[in-house]
Amino acid sequence: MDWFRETSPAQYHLRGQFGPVLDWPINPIHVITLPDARILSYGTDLRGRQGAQFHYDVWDPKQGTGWASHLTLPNTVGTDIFCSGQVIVPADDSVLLVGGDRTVDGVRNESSPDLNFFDYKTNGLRSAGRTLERPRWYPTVTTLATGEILVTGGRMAPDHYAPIPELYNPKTGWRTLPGAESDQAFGERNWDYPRVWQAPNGKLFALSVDGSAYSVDASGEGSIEKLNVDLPRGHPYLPSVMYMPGKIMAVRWLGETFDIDINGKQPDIKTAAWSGLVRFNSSLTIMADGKLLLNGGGLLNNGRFWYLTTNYESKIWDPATEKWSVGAIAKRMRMYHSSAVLLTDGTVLTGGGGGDSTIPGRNENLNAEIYYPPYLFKNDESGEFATRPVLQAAPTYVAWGQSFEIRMDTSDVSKMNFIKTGSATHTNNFDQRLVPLVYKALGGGRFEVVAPASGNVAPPGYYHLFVLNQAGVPAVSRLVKLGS
Ligand SMILES: [Cu+2]
Repeated sequence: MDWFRETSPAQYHLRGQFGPVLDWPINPIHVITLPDARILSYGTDLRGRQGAQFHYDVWDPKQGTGWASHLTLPNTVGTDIFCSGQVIVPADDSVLLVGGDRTVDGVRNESSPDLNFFDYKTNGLRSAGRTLERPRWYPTVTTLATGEILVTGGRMAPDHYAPIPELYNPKTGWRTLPGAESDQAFGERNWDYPRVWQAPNGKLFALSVDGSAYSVDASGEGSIEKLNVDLPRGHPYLPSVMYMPGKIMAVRWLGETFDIDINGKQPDIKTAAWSGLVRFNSSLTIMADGKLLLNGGGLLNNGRFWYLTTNYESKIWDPATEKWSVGAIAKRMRMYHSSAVLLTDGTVLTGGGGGDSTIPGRNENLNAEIYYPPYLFKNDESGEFATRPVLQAAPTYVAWGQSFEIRMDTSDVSKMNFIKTGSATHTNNFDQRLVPLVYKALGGGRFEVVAPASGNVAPPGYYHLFVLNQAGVPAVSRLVKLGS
């Protein structure tokens, strides 16, 4: 009975299209792109119920979407990594898993202090051999220009929060940042996956749900300074994304959106176009061409009265026109605990939602849907896929500011983007950001490309290199590691 949720093929080139509903071994509450472009996901047991202490999944898109493309593995460390934070450590390519859930006397939603690593080469989990200073449930993890990982927010126990950030330096280990303690930025007032970005000025930019914003210095013991910002209220489950260097699209209450420019001394805030509807628990994903996909969510938080309030229709934001347009219609609700991440072929994996027994009208979404953006279709009403250019050769590693050469099967190129590989959960994507690339044609499909200038603009780690032709069709990306 999904006929009313179909997008017409005549509109695929404008709205894109969701593929069939794919079975997923667990409910993909957390998803992260690995250095080899596979996707690690976790969050629930094999029946889609809260708890990730037993299993996690590694999906290899190269193997298709059937069961054989999944490696569902036992969690050997014993930590319930449900509602943790996850990000790749650039120094050794491991995935750092921060905190999670703990059951005390049969009661869930206590917090875990555990630190674990996932190794994509062995597909195994291991303990970091130490714990956090403070247990954290719902922490944010941010890759800094230095390659360090900043951990902010999270709940320590019901009604106890963690306002002091902790920082992981792969060489020297862990330390706390007591100078950056803030209830408004990371604690009681904003503990739930705080929004934090590496800023172009070398500091960090933190945006609170109450509409205030902060500049954080993560060196030494840390320090924090309140900025001159007064935005309308946001919500932990309304998305914000850095869609260009130092430029953030923030979706706030009532579906209002704001374009925040942090390239100057004080943030410059412009009201942007209304996104159309309030969408709690939606995801906002940077696509290969730099447009943003807003998918899932609903009028009320946590999927309350989901049968009345769910948004199946996606929206697309174009930074060039600063307008929202209507996207394709999904077949499944993607509410609380849903996720989305960009794949190398330019599609977006959308999945999950549910997996929490406290949600009214809960749904156990052991499934995902792949979104095919408009740029993959011929620019007519045929609904057919466009012919894609091919990125034939690119380096696997480049340094900041370095010129490097790539080879295409065509000289027809209009745009190149670096998009940092995603790490998503709970409406947040900790790592995604876009940096446009400067390039010049060398002839014969060869191009000289200049890597982003610094870690402040482009923190170290893995980036999709997307090359688009004049028709706006992207080649399948290569993952390029950027660093010093
Ligand atoms: Cu959660």
